[in-house]
Amino acid sequence: MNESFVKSPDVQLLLDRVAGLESHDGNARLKRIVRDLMESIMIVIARHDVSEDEVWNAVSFLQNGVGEFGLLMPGIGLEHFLDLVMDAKDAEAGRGGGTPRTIEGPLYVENAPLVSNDANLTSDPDDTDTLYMTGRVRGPDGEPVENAILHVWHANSKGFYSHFDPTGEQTPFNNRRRIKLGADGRYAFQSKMPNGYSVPPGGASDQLMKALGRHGNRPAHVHFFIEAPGYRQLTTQINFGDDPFAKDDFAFGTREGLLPVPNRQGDSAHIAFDFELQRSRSESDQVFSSRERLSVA
Ligand code: MBD
Ligand code: FE
Repeated sequence: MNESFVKSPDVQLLLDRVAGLESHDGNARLKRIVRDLMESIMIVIARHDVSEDEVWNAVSFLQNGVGEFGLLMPGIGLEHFLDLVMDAKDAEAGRGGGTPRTIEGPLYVENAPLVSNDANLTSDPDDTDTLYMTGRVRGPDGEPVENAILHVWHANSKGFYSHFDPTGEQTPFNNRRRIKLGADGRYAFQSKMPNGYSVPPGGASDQLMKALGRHGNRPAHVHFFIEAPGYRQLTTQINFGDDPFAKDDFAFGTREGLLPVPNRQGDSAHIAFDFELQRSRSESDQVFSSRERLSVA
């Protein structure tokens, strides 16, 4: 088997029909994308002589792993790839600068409690150090960003997120808050030190990582969305620079400039971290992507 097989008239006609090219109905852009996507899959099958059994095994893998698609996306590098695409488009448009974006991941929950500054994010007891985070949200000229909302979410000391905790032990929105900032752009919160995340043992992501000779670990980290009138929405996270997985993140979410080392003293740790936002260029760049997220009343 050779991949030129995919270019044979029979297969090319099949692809035209699959993509609905014989019909005037449907979405023209989707037709082009589906045609290329299916052709790409067929090329892989032909190039690697993928067997019928292997194809159906892959289908079963996806069917059984459907609940982990949000986790497979970072694991297979596609979520980070989307960041690289957005970075490249920004560079083309002359829009660099500011705190780097990095992946959202699958574990954000909408409607976390909206609180004022100096918040405590943690509702539940947790046998781990206290984390203090402080800093400023500024614009490109160093000006304070006024009236920002800082969304923060992170894992507990077991690496579990509220609303996604297999032990069922966390109360809703533990380690999740939306913090209303003022005119000075300063933020401060305390929380409980998270530990790194690991993919659920035995799940689809774990199976895939093992089959690839990889692991499914992330360094300890804290996620952020920042939104503020007149500024571009930012999705980012800080990963602890002294974590063993700081440079070996299965999700490819760690980036230079986002790896502060916590200042650990006794049973507390402090991270000072400033955010720099880009100015908004349109209404649409101030708001979140339309990705579907878990929403709890
Ligand atoms: C996480 O906590 C995370 O941030 C990502 C990107 C993937 C899995 C778990
Ligand atoms: Fe995370």
